[in-house]
Amino acid sequence: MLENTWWKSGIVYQVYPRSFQDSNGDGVGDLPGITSRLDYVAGLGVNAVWISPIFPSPMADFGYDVADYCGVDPLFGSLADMDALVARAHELGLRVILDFVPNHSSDQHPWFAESRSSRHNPKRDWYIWRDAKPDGSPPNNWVSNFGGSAWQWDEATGQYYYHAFLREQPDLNWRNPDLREAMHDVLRFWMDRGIDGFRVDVIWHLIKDAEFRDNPPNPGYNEGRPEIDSLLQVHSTDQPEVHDVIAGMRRVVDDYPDRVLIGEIYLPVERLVTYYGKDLSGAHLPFNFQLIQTAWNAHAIAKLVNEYEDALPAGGWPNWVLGNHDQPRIAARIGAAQARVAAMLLLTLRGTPTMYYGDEIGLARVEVPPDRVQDPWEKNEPGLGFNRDPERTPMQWDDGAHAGFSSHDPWLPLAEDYRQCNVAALSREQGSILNLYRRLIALRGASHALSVGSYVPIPSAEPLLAFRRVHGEEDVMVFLNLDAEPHTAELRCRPAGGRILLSTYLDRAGEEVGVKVALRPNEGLIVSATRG
Ligand code: TEU
Repeated sequence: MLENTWWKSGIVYQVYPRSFQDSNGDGVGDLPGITSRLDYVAGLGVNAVWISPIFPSPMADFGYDVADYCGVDPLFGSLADMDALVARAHELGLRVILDFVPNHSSDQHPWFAESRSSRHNPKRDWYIWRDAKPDGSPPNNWVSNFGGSAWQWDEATGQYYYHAFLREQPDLNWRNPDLREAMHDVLRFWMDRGIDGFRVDVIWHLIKDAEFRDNPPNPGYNEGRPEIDSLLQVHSTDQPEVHDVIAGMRRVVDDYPDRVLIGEIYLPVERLVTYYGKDLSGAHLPFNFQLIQTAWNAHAIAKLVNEYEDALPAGGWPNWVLGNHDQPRIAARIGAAQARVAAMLLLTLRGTPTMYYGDEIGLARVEVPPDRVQDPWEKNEPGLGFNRDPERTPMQWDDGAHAGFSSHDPWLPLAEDYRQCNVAALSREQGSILNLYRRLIALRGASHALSVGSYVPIPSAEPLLAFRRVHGEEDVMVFLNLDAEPHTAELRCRPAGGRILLSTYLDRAGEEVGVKVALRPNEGLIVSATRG
């Protein structure tokens, strides 16, 4: 049965490799470190681990600037370490998803060295080179996502090259068939080594307007926002031809059994769902970041879930993301109490959940002093509040030195309260968020309704969010109180009550509820509905 495909019924767990586990005492996480922690990951009950880039890289953007798509940076280990990681993961029943960064390479990639060596080099066209305007200025007004012009002048060959991110990350030209073929070989290289799928970085960026027209100004822009928001990205991203490119990648992935293609896409719902592709020929899972981007209130969330459910193409499988290495941590955004409600939401909605390492121990914003800032975006556009370091800090394993992450001072600081907020301590604490995550994952895994059932909203008023998940005879209700006061939900139609399976407080299991469901402050409940 299709619904049993692992990437539909399973849960993805994202690891930021610099910050999961250091095995060689340099203060930066690595592959042997991850491998040594796979028992923990499998023990959570998740089904796949997605590892952010581990490829050779000058680390201008911490690995999102790739200098060799088919290798491992010595900082993280070796290809043999990767093979060992995959072997151990598979033993534990975990799939391994790699980050694929095809929109741009590092400026240190040999392809770029060739491309910039002369206008006549066969790889010139693998990147995006344009003449200056007659006055010498850049070809158009496009802005880099990290601030400043997206065009970099190259003195030697007298042209500009385009970079949507850092100037050390020149964009590749996906209109070039040889580049496409080379990239397909990269996918094959990793799948031949047992990799189970890819999370494709900025997939909606891959094709740019053929005429490189100026982007229009964003009328809603105000100071204090990053410069990239001053323009609407009408011509630089989300071009119709991108779907051909993605379908090409998908065909390569489909040549191997049981692999998954995930796309990173920051677009509104109606644009996002086009990335399933014509007749589902696109990404299996276009990442859905709506929960990250929507205000944390019941009305807004209910509305977005309905809109998303309605917008999905026939057969398109939904997915939900609560955090990643680019976004403030969920506990930082909505507080510790609501982070537990958010966990219940993520793990009860219809669609593949992606968890971000550390969220399960309630990691919040870790303060990073100015002299320890690492994020190149923060360095380019300081002080706007978009530093990504606070969500990239080391995993906290125990109350020992450096939280068990490393024997050395880590590359980013630990949370001040790491002696309380760590895996060992929270495992022992009955009602901890970590144990809540474990219970939620176990419940979801044991329930067809929760993992693959249909989604049925239950009418409810602010600040309550309620819905059912139904599969055959199994009928499960979810009630979430998004407020710090108690509230009572009322069931106006069937089912007229049921039995509590799980509270975010980890008590009340087995309690019967009727048409009135009383919720404590910041409480979420999963209730098995009484049929009839
Ligand atoms: O992020 C893409 C992206 O759009 C980010 O710029 C995001 O919008 C921003 O960080 C905050 O919302 C991907 C990677 O996830 C990110 O880490 C890389 O820096 C970027 O691509 C370039 O590869």
